[in-house]
Amino acid sequence: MSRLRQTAAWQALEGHRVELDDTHLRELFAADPDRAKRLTLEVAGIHADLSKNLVTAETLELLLALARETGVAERREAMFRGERVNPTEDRPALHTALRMPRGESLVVDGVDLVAEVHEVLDRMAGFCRSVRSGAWLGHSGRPIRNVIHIGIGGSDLGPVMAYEALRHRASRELRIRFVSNVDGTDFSESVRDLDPAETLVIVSSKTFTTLETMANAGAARRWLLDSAGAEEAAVARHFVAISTNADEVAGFGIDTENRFGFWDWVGGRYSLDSAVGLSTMLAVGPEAFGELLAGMHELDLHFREAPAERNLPLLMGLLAVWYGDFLGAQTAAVLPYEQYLHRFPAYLQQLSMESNGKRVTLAGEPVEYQTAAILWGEPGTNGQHSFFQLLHQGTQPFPCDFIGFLETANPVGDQHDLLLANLFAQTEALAFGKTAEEIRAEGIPERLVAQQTFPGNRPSTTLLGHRLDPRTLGALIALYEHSVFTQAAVWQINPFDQWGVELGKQLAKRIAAELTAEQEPELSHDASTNRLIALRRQARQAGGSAAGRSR
Ligand code: G6Q
Repeated sequence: MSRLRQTAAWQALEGHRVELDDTHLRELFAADPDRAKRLTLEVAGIHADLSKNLVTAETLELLLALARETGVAERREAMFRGERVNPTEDRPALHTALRMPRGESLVVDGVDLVAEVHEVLDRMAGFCRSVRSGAWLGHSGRPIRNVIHIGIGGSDLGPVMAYEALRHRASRELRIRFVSNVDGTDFSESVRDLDPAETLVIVSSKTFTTLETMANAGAARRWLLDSAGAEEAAVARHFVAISTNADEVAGFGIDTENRFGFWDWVGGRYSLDSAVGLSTMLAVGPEAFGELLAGMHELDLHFREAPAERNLPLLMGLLAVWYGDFLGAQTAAVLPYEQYLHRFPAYLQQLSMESNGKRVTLAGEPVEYQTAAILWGEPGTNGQHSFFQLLHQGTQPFPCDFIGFLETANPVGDQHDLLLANLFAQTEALAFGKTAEEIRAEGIPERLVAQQTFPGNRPSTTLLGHRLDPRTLGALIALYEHSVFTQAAVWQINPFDQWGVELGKQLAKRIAAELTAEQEPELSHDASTNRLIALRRQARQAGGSAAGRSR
């Protein structure tokens, strides 16, 4: 048995779960008229209602005791101070330094990181002003109207999510597109209606060696150079890079003046607030980008300073531990009732599952408890007409986060009230359900009573902002970052590495060589993989001869 399960707090929670087994949210609300008020926090403009979670005051006390016993606060301080909290890669995780205000300082190994961060932010702002104003000209003297952001994983998901979320604040003069997949369709469809002479390509890659990104960057380079009048020198007017790898950037032919750097202490999935956010800044402008950073910083201060029992990311992280490890939930849903947040669940999937999808502790011992839940979600109300059936009547309860805003950027008739009515109704239906007696009282025939009964007691958290502005978006992102951190700290795992993505990459490299080899390769994979490779080789050869025939 691993040490975590032997802690007094863990064992107390095990016992408490059994005591709580028959308690329904209906009873908890009936017994405490102040429950909603008591379990609601106002943090950085977010009204966070935790009252529809399957917890009592005692549950929260025990979870907070677990946080104390596992040293969450100490690990949090170590992260903020810049200690090497990512031991397998031997580096700090200092995304919180990326949003510290100008003039503050954080000295790590003798270097003031905040000064360096603002030096890059200032260069980004200068560049964005030049492109947005039309002063930056392409090789043929035309201003930029299109931006292609090329990157993948952490160098893509944050920028896409933020661009989509803040579209209502974005310049409609600039068309911004994102290319991530190595599938050539992604690149081809993104550029088919664009003129290279008016297009800026941002190559976003921390390492500048990632297969997908370098393949797409190469395709973009060829696309530019194949266009009329473009010579090698055009690359400097149409390509900028976001990377820590200055040598590779120069090798690609991108002017070093046009490289926006960041640091190895910024993890990919925590990098939107670094130079990786350049496309977001181009879209919404430097001031709005500054508001995004300010919202993140406000949440950072809250996480670091608020008392544990009113600390929202800490409580959300502990609730995730409660559901996964004590109530058996293997999954968690995030359901934004805000169309602009339609990529937020995908962004959170990486944040949560790449950070905490781990099976060994920091010490390398196997964990004997569940770590990250499978996270997923879609915007409301669409999900209500598909998978919500399972939320209400499936066999496995799991927690859902509902995210909404009191005001909308696009008032259309009374549709915003209809949207919010649905959000509120879903949390009510999940929590309280509808009993067989209530169904019978409606005169429903006996044979349908069981079908139409809703058990309720299904947990949810409601996060309500005033409106989806850059500041609130920043606060929401940092809220989930710190919730994920809290979970990792309890589970004693490293949320900042991702070794689990390596094996597939290595095998793909080997198989790519086998797929394209001129000579029939000697295949030594398993029988299934060998057959798949053979099928693609046949298709390639047939395609080659078909192409030959049609010439
Ligand atoms: C994120 C991961 C991963 C990474 C991509 C892209 O935390 O490390 O998603 O962001 O593999 O890497 P590059 O930025 O180096 O191209």
